[in-house]
Amino acid sequence: MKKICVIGLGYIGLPTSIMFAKNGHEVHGMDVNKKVIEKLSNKELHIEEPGIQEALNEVVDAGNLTFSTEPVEADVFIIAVPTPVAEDKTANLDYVRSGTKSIVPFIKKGDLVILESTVPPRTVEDVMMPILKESSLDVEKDLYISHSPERVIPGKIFQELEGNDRIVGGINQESSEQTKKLYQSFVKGNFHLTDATTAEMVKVIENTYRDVNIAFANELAKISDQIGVNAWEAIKLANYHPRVNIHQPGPGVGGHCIAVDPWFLAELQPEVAKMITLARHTNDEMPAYAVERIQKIARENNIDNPVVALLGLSYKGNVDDMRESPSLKIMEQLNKDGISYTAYDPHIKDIRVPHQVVTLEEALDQADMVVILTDHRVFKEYQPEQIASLMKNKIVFDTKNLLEEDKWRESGFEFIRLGDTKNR
Ligand code: SAJ
Repeated sequence: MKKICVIGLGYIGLPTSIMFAKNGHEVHGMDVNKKVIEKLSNKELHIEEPGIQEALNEVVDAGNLTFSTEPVEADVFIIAVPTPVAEDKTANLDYVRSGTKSIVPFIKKGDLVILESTVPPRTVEDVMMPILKESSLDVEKDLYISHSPERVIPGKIFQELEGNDRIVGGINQESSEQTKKLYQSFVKGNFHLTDATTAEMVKVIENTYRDVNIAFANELAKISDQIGVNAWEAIKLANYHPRVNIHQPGPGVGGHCIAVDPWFLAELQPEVAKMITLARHTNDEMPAYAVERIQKIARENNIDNPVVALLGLSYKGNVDDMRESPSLKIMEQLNKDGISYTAYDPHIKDIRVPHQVVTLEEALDQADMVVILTDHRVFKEYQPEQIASLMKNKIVFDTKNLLEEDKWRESGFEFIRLGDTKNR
């Protein structure tokens, strides 16, 4: 059993704290946000994740997980703080620095310090270790230090924490071994050991690979919009090739990972990382492209001042996370272009943005066009007749290839799909 102190109780830090507490360790969760600490101490949650409430109750009631705004002395310190991208597209490592500084008074010889946050390669070596050296310890000899990146996705965090393979990168072999031993408390996946900088690199290239691949799919969608092809069909057929895995087009790339991590790589060698940067710009231009298509559809239907109902605010299907969501950029552009719209998302219960409404009926009332922006499962179950009865015109623009075209056409809808001009 180890005493573990986790710095940062977000989508990663809190589930990780719970997993260690469930598997025989004594865990103390620290966060600078007093409200988060108050809620968690009362077994209330600030994030939505299947199974997390029961798991939190179990470990808090058992006394294996405590919370405060300060670190405590421990055998292991895990830093899982946010690493947002700044306006200039460089990594903001302020929380990594402050999180590392906060544990300096508490670390002792033989402790293990693990960075879980996604960071530009060389952060452990060039940012964390100089701060840890402010302690009286001989850091290279007295401490075990490693990076073990998170690769779980919201909505499946607990299964993936347990099931996914784990990359572990220590500043030396013993650090890697100690880190692997600790995670073996609950990780059933395989362990892949390397050095800290390589582990940092692995994490950002996993997401950069996806971003570049999605940018390729988005470019195929734009080409297909001009040449009478359904890009979704073409990609599906191409992917039957055993060595082809083209991703899916869409209205843009959201979330705090795929839209962010490539910048962490590009910032190291911006003049070299041309394709990585271009892919980011391609994906970031998709919201404007979606709005251009909305305007074109209105023009083709001779609707001068279209009223648009946007369905989906989350950055991806079946979660309540709006971070970097393409929907937000689409709403901004519609505002700029003076187009009236409402926005509705069954997963986002509280009003967070202008023109957001709480019911589907309000969203659709007198709308000329309904636009699918997020692949929430529940949207597939909507009955077109019911939707049509609320709308002024019956036009549906599907940017996620989610809806069954025939079902909507049979109900009198004009059906348009992003990246698909086949038979148009
Ligand atoms: N998207 C597309 N087309 C696709 C796939 C995704 O447009 O083919 C869009 C989604 O709509 C969304 C965005 O990209 O807006 C990101 O979606 P995602 O599910 O790919 O990414 P995340 O951010 O939810 O999770 C990713 C995952 N990384 C990989 O799959 C390599 C996850 O495993 C990581 O744990 C997570 O980033 C992270 O924490 O880095």
